[in-house]
Amino acid sequence: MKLRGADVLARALAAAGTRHVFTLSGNHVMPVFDAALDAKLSLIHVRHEAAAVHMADAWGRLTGEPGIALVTGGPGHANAVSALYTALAAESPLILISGHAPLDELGKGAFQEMRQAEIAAPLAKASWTAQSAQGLAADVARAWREACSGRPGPVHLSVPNDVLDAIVDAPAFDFEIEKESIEPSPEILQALRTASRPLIIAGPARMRAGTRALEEATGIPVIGMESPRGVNDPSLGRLAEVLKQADVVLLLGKRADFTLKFGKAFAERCRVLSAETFSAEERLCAGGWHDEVRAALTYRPPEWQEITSRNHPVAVCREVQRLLERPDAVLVCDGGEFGQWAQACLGAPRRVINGPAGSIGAALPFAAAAQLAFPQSRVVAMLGDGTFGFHMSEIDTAVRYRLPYVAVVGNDAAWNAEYQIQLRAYGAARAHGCELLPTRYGAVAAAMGAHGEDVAGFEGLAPALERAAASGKPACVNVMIERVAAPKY
Ligand SMILES: Cc1ncc(C[n+]2csc(CCOP(=O)(O)OP(=O)(O)O)c2C)c(N)n1
Ligand SMILES: [Mg+2]
Repeated sequence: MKLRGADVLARALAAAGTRHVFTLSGNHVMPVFDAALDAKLSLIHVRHEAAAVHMADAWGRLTGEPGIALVTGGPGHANAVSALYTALAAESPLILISGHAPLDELGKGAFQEMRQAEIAAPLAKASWTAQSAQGLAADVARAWREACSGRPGPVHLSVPNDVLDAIVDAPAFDFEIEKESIEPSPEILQALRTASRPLIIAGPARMRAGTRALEEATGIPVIGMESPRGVNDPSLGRLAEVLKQADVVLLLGKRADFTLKFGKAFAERCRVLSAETFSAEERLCAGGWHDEVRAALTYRPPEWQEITSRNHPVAVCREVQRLLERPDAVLVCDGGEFGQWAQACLGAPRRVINGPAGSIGAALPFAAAAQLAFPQSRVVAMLGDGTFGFHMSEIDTAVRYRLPYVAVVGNDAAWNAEYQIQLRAYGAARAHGCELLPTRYGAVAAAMGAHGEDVAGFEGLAPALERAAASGKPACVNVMIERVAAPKY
């Protein structure tokens, strides 16, 4: 059978298990749009290429399958690349496929000619340009494998126009993903067995793969780390204190990087081991230490319960938590200080945060992908007002695909996280360049066809949240909050 390169690509993606392709159109990828029809790939088309990558990222984190982003060459690719960094740091499996100038025009000043694979390389596990239509099936298989193997992450494949248009014999569509084997290390087992206060710290991918079984089997507390604030992640309570007490720490798929103060988060006498995988069936740790660690992680200052100022993020979160009391809920957190409060105060069975990259802006694309992955679930995104601006046009995408998430914007009319740095480091008189307006983002969302609420007085918040959740549409609840610094314990 003869196939066009674009059909080889689309069929290979479908054979690997792809359902949705997050995309934005452009000359270079129109053959793939055409091929998607026969391959039965659904196109989720967005308003900025970075949003397509963020959606693929959230899809990858929530489903474990690589999310697929498809963008046009040159500027479309360049727009997409920034979002790879968030996925790389979060160890999220995704494949960015970018259209590309034809191979036979390279070096001659082709339309939107750009060294795309080189641009993406530092932000991807692997990055290359397809060389033949016949080879596209193998390219997809390799990209899928690289995205999922070991520590997962983003992979980039550029697909030149002449490769997409070439007619070739249909290749085999062969996808074998090897299961990784877990080799228990006797040295690690022995160290944990003889420890009195052992801890296991899991990197983002290991954390998402699930740590409960390991914790229940061994009795050792397993702590997932996926925050740019590392040991000061407000969702981890007094983690910093227990880390100092640990005598043996196993870093599981995790480096002793800035999040662990390059190892200085541990006591000097602490033994630090590392492994990519680990499993054990035996009890390795007594209950007292385990309970102490769990209590430290869930610690929140008791005075938060008495916060009377009603436009404080704690009070906002108290109302939002009611939306999340469902076994299927997904929480998305993003942004500066407000995002940190949301992480500290809100709990849900599944959570997607911007992650160790510390990059803001992905919340609305994340929420859309989460709702697409779990159509029946309640998806709530918490984000600051500055953060909302990055991808607010994705509300339009959510309206078009009927993705009824609830986005809650904590509006302090500022890039508050940076303003707080200015207050601390330079004083109030020198704070500038971080002010925003108290914009009615609810009205903005409503203008795009979503359900919008602008809440000025706190009394209005609970009913506004209820209306938003009941609207059946994507919803934006914009609530004015106080400009407070992130939580400290
Ligand atoms: C892509 C990116 N740009 C800039 C920053 C720096 N930054 C971190 S938090 C923040 C302020 C966010 O403002 P907002 O979303 O309103 O949240 P707030 O801190 O006000 O609660 C900024 C600018 C970043 N982390 N990532
Ligand atoms: Mg703000």
